[in-house]
Amino acid sequence: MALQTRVKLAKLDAPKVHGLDHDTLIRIYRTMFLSRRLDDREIQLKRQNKIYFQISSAGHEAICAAMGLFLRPGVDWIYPYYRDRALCLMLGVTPLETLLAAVGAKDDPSSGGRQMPSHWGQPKLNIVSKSSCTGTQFVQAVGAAEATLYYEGRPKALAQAKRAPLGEYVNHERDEIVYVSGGDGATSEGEFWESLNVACAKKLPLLYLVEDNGYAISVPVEVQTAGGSISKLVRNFPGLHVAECDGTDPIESYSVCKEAVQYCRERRGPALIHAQVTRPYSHSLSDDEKLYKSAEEREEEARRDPISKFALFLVREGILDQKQIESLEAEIDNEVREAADQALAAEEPSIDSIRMNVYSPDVDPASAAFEAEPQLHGAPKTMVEMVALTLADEMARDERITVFGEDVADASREDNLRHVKGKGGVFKATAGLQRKYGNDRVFNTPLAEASIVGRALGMATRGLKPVAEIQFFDYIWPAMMQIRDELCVMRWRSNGAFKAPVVIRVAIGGYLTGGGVYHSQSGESIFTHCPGLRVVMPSTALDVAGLLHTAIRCDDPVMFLEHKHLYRQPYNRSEHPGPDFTIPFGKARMVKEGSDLSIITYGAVVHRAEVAAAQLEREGISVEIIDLRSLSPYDWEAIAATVRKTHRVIVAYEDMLSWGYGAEIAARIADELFEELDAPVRRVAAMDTFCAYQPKLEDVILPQTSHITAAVKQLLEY
Ligand SMILES: Cc1ncc(C[n+]2csc(CCOP(=O)(O)OP(=O)(O)O)c2C)c(N)n1
Ligand SMILES: [Mg+2]
Repeated sequence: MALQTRVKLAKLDAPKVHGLDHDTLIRIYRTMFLSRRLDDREIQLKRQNKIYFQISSAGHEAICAAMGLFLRPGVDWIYPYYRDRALCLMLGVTPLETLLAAVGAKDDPSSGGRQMPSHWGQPKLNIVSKSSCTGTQFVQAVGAAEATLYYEGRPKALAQAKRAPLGEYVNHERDEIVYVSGGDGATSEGEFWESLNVACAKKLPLLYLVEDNGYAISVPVEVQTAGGSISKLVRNFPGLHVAECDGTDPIESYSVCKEAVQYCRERRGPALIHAQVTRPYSHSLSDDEKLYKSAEEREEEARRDPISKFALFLVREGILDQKQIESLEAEIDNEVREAADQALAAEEPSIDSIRMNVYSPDVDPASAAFEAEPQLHGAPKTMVEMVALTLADEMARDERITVFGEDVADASREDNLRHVKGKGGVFKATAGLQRKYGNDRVFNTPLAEASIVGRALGMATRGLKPVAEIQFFDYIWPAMMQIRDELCVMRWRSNGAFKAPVVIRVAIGGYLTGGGVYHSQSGESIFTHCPGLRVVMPSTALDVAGLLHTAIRCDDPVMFLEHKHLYRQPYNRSEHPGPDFTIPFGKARMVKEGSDLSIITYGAVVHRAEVAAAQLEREGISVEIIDLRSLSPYDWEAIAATVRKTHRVIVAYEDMLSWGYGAEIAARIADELFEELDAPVRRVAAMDTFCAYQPKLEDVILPQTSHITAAVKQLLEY
């Protein structure tokens, strides 16, 4: 029986409860208490070794329950923190669902037993899968809020997104907002500040909730945050609505949330609520707060406990009497017990399910569907010209595509476009795109790589197709967390409920004459090491076109590595192959057939191998060259075929000799094709050092034609 019907209605003091009616007050208490009881039950299950981890929302229930009253499930977009159990319950996540995550059940809707409990995620409620990383969510929420504005002006993009895989979860409403929360500790991450900068600059409908429980594990807030108050620090962000509240008081929280939500819905800009909460249960069950919190602090926290305080309030105000509270609590206890019994009996995920949802089950970029014949026409184009042309072709057919990064626009100040030629990228790879497609589709970002990738991920989560640029591979590292822990993992960790089909174009490589250590780096193996990500690296203009079309039409995240040294070479040009020319991933290109020895290579070393082969040809040595062009997946069949043909093989690559990409290929050949080999597998690669600015040093460090010819001759002596 619903408890509300049994309540004897008391006359409410309207200002005291900010206009909240009886039913809503009871609903808030019910949700808070349910959240706490679920935590308590999980703790018990953990102590009985029936679940494997527990992190509680205790102390955070009031602000979360209040916030949940204003967010609309399936309309607003939610990037919750792990302590947002009460919010998720308010939005429609059931007690059983939260416990299915705790036991790691197959039917856990957030991850199918892949993630720890309290890592929320439910596509039908627009609750975006969360990771364990503190802070990554902020820039992704920015991207989601950018999608809100984008869809407002681009209904065709919305329609296209709805037709794509997982399009059933794509939606947009005129006054929707995006919610993101984090702890006091999480606000120290750079992504928090990067996100605020963009949210304010673009006046995004983004609502931040900082749940400040005074500690980040054992680090107190005054050590975490200069001056000890995050809301004081952010007050000068232009257009940011900032409010502070006692987050253990649901009624005060209610009124503060109401105002902030309204501010965002009215498109006045972003808002940030700084809620003071408690954390009465240690950080997690792996932590013991007695090791660093004094007894007085803990007592003080206990006095501020939102559950006991609110129960007392309800009784004092005559909203519920003690018996009614007890019967409500008993009803919830029953509900939790039943849910726990059901969860404990739930089916576990099968062992073979592990490999599912690493990549898209809908679009296979290595399939024959991506085989196409080029319709060559026009004057030959360089590689960099082909990048711009391919992007233009794709943007014409797919309005979901946005292009952004540092300096990618023609000119951010649109008025200037009438008088200037336009920048279009430091290498001109995006030249003319803003002029052609508008500055909502092609735009410059602040100089902040983590947020470039994080924003792209937020947009992709909502069905857009971002093609982001990282200006130099050497500067990709601030985005590493977003790439490795978010982009690559999103589909897998949500068991296929969310995806992240972002294309990251990156200018890579050396041979620049004067590039030095920070404009010449390779390191592709760091990314081929990441499951979930596709990595390609074309060496000709034709392959740029084919592989970039495929990258954009693919449903997985793709790292598209563009070698700077190859951008304008005369030897790799191509006529335009037509707007629908695709090349499947994982298919190598036979550069040159030969019979004495094989060179497996890619990127800028392909041409060096060709020059070496031409020289060796004059000496009667016949070399076969394979350009992998797609590094993950890669064409093992082509590798195996050439090894079986020539029985001698060199893997030549620009990355460092040790732990480089070619080391893996060499190891696999030795492992699986040992019997075929007449000589050891040889690697020709860069020295294990840095690329020097002084060109003579660079020549020694990077693999050159002469290194290849020497290695070939040596191997032929076996
Ligand atoms: C990027 C990152 N660094 C470190 C951790 C380990 N860690 C998990 S929670 C946490 C503290 C977070 O504190 P806060 O944001 O205040 O949230 P609270 O747990 O107090 O609610 C840390 C250091 C992590 N998960 N992610
Ligand atoms: Mg904290």
